[in-house]
Amino acid sequence: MEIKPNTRILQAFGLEPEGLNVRKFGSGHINNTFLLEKKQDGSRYVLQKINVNVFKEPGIIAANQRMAANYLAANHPGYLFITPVPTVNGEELFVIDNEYWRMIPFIADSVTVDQADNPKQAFEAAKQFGRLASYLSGIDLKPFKASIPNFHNLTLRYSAFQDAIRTAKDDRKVAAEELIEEFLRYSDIAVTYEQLKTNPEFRDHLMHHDTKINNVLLNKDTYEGICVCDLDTLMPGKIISDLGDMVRTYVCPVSEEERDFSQIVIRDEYYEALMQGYLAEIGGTLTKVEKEQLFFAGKFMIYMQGIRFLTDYLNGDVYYPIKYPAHNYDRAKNQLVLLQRLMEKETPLQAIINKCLHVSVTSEQ
Ligand code: GN1
Ligand code: MG
Repeated sequence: MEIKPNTRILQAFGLEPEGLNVRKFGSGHINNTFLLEKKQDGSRYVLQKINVNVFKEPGIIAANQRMAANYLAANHPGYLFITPVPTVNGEELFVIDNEYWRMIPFIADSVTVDQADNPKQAFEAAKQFGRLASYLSGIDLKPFKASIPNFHNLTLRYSAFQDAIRTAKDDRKVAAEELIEEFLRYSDIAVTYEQLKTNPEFRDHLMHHDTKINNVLLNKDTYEGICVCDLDTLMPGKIISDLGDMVRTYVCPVSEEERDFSQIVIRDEYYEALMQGYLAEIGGTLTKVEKEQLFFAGKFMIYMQGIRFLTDYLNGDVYYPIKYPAHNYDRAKNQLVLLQRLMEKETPLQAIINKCLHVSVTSEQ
């Protein structure tokens, strides 16, 4: 069934359907997103229907964003943090028939890219996520709730993977046998995470948790970073989540959708650019333990995404939308290859991290 914002939804935000061009927008898997353009003056908005199967309490998203916005307005007044356009009744979310809709302004002169195609883009995007984390580093995390509980809890993702192996239908289990074995062979990544999780020096920070490059708005002419977007998973978490998802998605020339696995390679200069951008903003505030885990970040996120795709394949594709039956299998395989390419380069990549850490610390003195 095609989902479209109806008249009541548009009017709730003070818009009249006759005066609007509406089209589907973005490439996210989870929410339904539309770009609205007023015919009269060309002003644009992004309207989203929140997926309540994934975000079971959309009110938590709104509350987390509000607390972050208030803190940033008080402590970093010049910082651009996208906040929802309220409904005509002054609400952040419009609820109708158990559907949750929200609208945000479209930022003028901005573009997004789905793939980094030069290191500067990786640098700019990473800088934006680093700045967000750094500006929010003094905020009290206690009132924040998880918009998706245990979202990046690898221990639980790993046990969900094991459950899926046990309960999968035979045809899928047989088809995935080798891939399952390969992922199980890297289970030390989950063990390392489990050990780190309770280390007091491995702190919680307010993290974005979806640091793909298309969640950063870039200036359409200069490609300089403007701000981050898609703040649904802004919640307490670990540095390896945000840093790791950047490694997962900026460093390889092809995305998780690529089926020609020979194209999966690690581009060192992109790795360096993103580390530079991120650490320039936040490097100086990290603890020793956090600094020691910067290479692990990439392994952690790629492994977790790989087993999430494979779990979904084994469960019969209940989470990620698919275009063909083996889609989630191929995505998982893609992530396994990416993990292997990354691990092969541990020594040179760790050297890059050391260099960037040194620069970020020296420049703060
Ligand atoms: C989902 O919807 P989208 O594409 O922004 C997922 C992320 C994954 C990503 C993989 C809430 O994000 O965790 O990294 O797919 N978001 C959720 O493409 O599960
Ligand atoms: Mg998202």
